[in-house]
Amino acid sequence: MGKISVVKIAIVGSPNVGKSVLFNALTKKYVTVSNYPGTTVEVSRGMVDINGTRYEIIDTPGMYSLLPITEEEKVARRILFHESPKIVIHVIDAKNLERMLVLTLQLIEAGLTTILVLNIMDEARQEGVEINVARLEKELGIPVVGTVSTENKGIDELKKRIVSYEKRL
Ligand SMILES: Nc1nc2c(ncn2[C@@H]2O[C@H](COP(=O)(O)OP(=O)(O)O)[C@@H](O)[C@H]2O)c(=O)[nH]1
Ligand SMILES: [Mg+2]
Repeated sequence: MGKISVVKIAIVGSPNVGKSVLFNALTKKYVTVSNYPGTTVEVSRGMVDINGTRYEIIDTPGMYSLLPITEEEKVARRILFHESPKIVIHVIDAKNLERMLVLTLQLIEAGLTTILVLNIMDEARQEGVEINVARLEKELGIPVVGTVSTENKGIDELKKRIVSYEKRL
């Protein structure tokens, strides 16, 4: 039997953007919730197999910026820089694209291999927010995927992008 390698993926983003709903949509196996060592901050981890590769998905506490203020942000930052996930999924609320892109740029600048997920696309559409995903991808130079996590929309597309992105790393 071959050695099983696990590729780590961290889901990050500010509070209430749908990180945990996305985490649940992605992970079907071995989900655990535990306090991050030395803190009272809960971190969920789970596994998903995509195309024969096993990924460990980490649902990190909400963070607004890479410069941590709260204990939650400190934990999220520690996960990013001490656990060295191979891929970082930055989840944002598509209704607040511009404001939330600040953290995307910080993640890219920090050298983290980032996928941008524009979540809550249903509400964004209802509000008439139009996003040119192809142009955003080109300008940021990273994969961008629109999702409605609560309806499982865009999840298969995200999985495909994870696989193709990971192969290039
Ligand atoms: N309309 C809509 N609501 C969503 C979507 N994704 C998450 N939510 C809702 O947003 C709220 C926050 O979600 P949660 O996963 O707890 O956010 P987190 O703080 O980033 O982990 C919940 O009420 C979710 O049901 C989405 O794609 N569309
Ligand atoms: Mg959450």
